[in-house]
Amino acid sequence: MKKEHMKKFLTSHLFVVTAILVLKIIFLRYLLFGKADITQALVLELSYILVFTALIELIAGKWKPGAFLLLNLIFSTLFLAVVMYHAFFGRIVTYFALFQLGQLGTINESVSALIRPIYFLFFAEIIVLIILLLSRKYPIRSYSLNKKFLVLPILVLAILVSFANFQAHKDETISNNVLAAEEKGILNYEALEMYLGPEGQATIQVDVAVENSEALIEEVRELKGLEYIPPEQREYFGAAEGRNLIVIQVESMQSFPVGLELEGKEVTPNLNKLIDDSFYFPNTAQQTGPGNTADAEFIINTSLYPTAFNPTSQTFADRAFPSLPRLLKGEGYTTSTFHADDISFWNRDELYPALGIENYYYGAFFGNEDVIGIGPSDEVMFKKAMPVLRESHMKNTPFYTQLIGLTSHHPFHLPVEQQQFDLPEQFKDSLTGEYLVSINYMDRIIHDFIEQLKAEGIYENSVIAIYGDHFGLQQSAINPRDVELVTELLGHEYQTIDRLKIPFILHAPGITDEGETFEQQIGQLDMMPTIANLLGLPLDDMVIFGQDVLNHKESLLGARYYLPIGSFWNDEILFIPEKGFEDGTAYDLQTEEVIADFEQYREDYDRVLKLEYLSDAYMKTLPKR
Ligand code: GP9
Ligand code: MN
Repeated sequence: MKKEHMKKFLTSHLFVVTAILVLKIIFLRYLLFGKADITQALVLELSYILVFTALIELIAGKWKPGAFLLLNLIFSTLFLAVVMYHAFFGRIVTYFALFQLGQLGTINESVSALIRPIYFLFFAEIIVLIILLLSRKYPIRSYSLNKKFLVLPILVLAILVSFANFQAHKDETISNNVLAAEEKGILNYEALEMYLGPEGQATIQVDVAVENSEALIEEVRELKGLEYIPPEQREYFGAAEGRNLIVIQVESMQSFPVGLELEGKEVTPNLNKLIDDSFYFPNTAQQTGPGNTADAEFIINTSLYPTAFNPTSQTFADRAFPSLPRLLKGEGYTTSTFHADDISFWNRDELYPALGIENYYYGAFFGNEDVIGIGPSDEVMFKKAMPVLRESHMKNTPFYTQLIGLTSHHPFHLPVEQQQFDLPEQFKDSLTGEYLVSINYMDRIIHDFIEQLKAEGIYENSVIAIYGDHFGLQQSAINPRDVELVTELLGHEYQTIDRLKIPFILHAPGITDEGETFEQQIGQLDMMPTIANLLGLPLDDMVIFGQDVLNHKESLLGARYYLPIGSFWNDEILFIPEKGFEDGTAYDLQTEEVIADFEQYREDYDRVLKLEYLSDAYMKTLPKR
């Protein structure tokens, strides 16, 4: 190439914008994977970028400068979205989750708390280019490069290399989605996800026709290694028959703040007292998927696995789930749910009918009083729920109600007058400190609510279940100070086991008075069958993937989305695959140490994949509403 041709090429849009985008994707890979392997980035990412830039160079004509600027803006915004999503969820966002970004309005406080100044580098040169453009010193020339002998061959080559990358990684299964994006290339990974669809290429062999619910129930029991116990032999079966069921789902409540003391002061003094008279399961695994809060609502009502890649409230919005509300309605209960956010968030206006919940109270019902973060405070929610519960109580019909908290949502900013927990110096102005203050607030208002239930005469004849929907301190992964603070509180390194551990409290006056703490590993899917046992619902004909943990002590629990597919807890370990089982990591549940030889757990890995597959397959057979 002649010198002036070279100069022309190097100042062309095609070259400059491609180079800028490659630099940005190297920066993105550095932020996501902690390393910037330039060769790997070039091999995996360059061809995809070139497909776009060469195409614009070829066809954009006089719109070229604008089209390149737009392309640059789109990619930069996308890269920023990927890095922010990763900071929040620990995953690489895929195209279907990107569709959820419309929901960000509600949690904008959380989003802005995650932005780091360094992220603006994704837009730095665009600003410079705009300034130069305005001052007529724009450095990029709109030359027409030779289309036939330069641009077209570049485009063809880029398509061929991209296709080769695509083919090379098409059949490769990597459980950990971050590792998958690193090894397959971020853009290639996105293309593969689009091609394979939300369910990927999972091919799991099962020996049962999911349409046959009797056979399915038997198969699930077998996979979980559960023995059938007839209802009359089950402990606590029907002990709370006919009682009201009051479910309190606390936003972002993990296990570790419960029972915690800082400088001699309890974070949850009221829950601690309540636990003295309750069945308490401190080692409950979070099993929610991309639907977060709404997935937790789904699980407590169905004991099914939420779907792995989409909020279940969206994917299965049109179904009628066999559910706790439907069962209890059959027993003469009225059913209701309260949540102070807008009903459209997480598609709850569809979720609730899908779950068979009759009355739902949301948004405007709570007014504009005492708004904290996303919506009216949980204090307001409990207060406004009370007259509704009183009315049910007066009618002398039992009720099932669930109260879905909101106030203790990330980033845990409480108004000063609501902060009643004095933090030790080192916790001040930290996310961890604010989180504890938030949980302390929840402890107080749950206590006030229960006192009110007592005053109304509702308490004695009720079962109260309290649990956290999912973790609160997820972003610790990127904030060393908070990792240190939680580590200090726990007395050991803050790890995934701790992060995914939520408390589950079952309180039934007269039944749980002795108080008992069950150290066994359980999961969110177990909450519904355990409650059902107390209420005297046998669930023998219902397809459920959890178990009544008062009668079954052995566990096999899966989680997807927040952990790679195939991750599970059993009685001894938390297992997290990487590419697959062989290169995974097993953590001892007691010591949290890594176990070197975990071959013996391979069967559990295979079984949990089957269980999740069966849950998905079963949900597809459910009737539409
Ligand atoms: C939204 C609220 C918070 O209504 O429940 O949801 P989350 O961000 O925790 O899923
Ligand atoms: Mn939540």
